[in-house]
Amino acid sequence: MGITVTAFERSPDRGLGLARDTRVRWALEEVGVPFEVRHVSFQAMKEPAHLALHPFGQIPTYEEDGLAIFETGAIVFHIAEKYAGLMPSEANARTRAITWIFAALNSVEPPILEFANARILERDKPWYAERLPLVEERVHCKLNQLSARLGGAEWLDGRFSAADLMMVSVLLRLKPSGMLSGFPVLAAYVARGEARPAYKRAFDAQLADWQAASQPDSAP
Ligand code: GTB
Repeated sequence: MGITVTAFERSPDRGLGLARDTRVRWALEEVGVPFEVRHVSFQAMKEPAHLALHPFGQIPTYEEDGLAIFETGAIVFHIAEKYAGLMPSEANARTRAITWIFAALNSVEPPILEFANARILERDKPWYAERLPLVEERVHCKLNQLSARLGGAEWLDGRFSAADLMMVSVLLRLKPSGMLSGFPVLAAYVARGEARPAYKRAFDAQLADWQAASQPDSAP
C-alpha cells in the first residue's frame, strides 16, 4: 500500500500553496517517494471518517502501511527519518536539524500565524489598527533574529535538510503580506527553497489541483 496525503478539496488560498499539505508534498518530492493525494471538503473534514485520522478535523493527514498520522511536524519528521535525503546522518547534525524543525514550528510559526490570522480574520474589528503593529512587531523580532543567525549561509546548518524545508514553509506564509521584502537575507533564503525542483513539483501539483477543482463543471 502506498502513501496517501489529504489536502483541501478547494484551497482557500486559490493555489498559492499556503495550506500545510504543501510542505508534506514537498518532503515527499525531495525524497522521491510517490504518493496519492485525497481531497477532502470542509464538511468531510469534520465527519467521523476524517476525525478518526485527524482529531482536530484538519488537513493534512498521512497514511502509509497501516500508519495514520497528523501534524506536519510529525509527518515531515517521519518522512525524513524513513527515507534518505532530508536528514543528516551525523548524530549531532541530525539533532540540530530536529532542533530547527521545532524552532520553525514552535518559535517562528506562532507569531506568523497570529499575524496572518489578524490580517484575514480581524480586519473589521474596531481594535484591528491598534493591535496589528503589536502583532507585526513580534514577527519582525523573530525575523531579525533568524536573519542574523542565517547571515550569509545558504541553509540553516550546512546542507539543505528537513529543517530548511520546514522553516521555508513557515516563512512562505508571509508572502501575501510582502513583509519578507524587508528581510533580504530571508527573502533570498525562501527563494532558494522555492527554486528547488522538488518544491516546484509540489507547488505545481497543488496549483493544478486547485485549478481542476475550480473548473465550472466541478462546482458543487
Ligand atoms: N498544526 C497543524 C499542522 O501543522 O498539521 C495545523 C493544521 C492546519 O492548520 N490545517 C489547516 C486546516 O485544516 C489547513 S493549513 N484548516 C481547516 C480547519 O481547521 O477547519 C492552514 C491554512 C489554511 C488556509 C490557508 N490559506 O487559505 O491561505 C493557509 C493555511
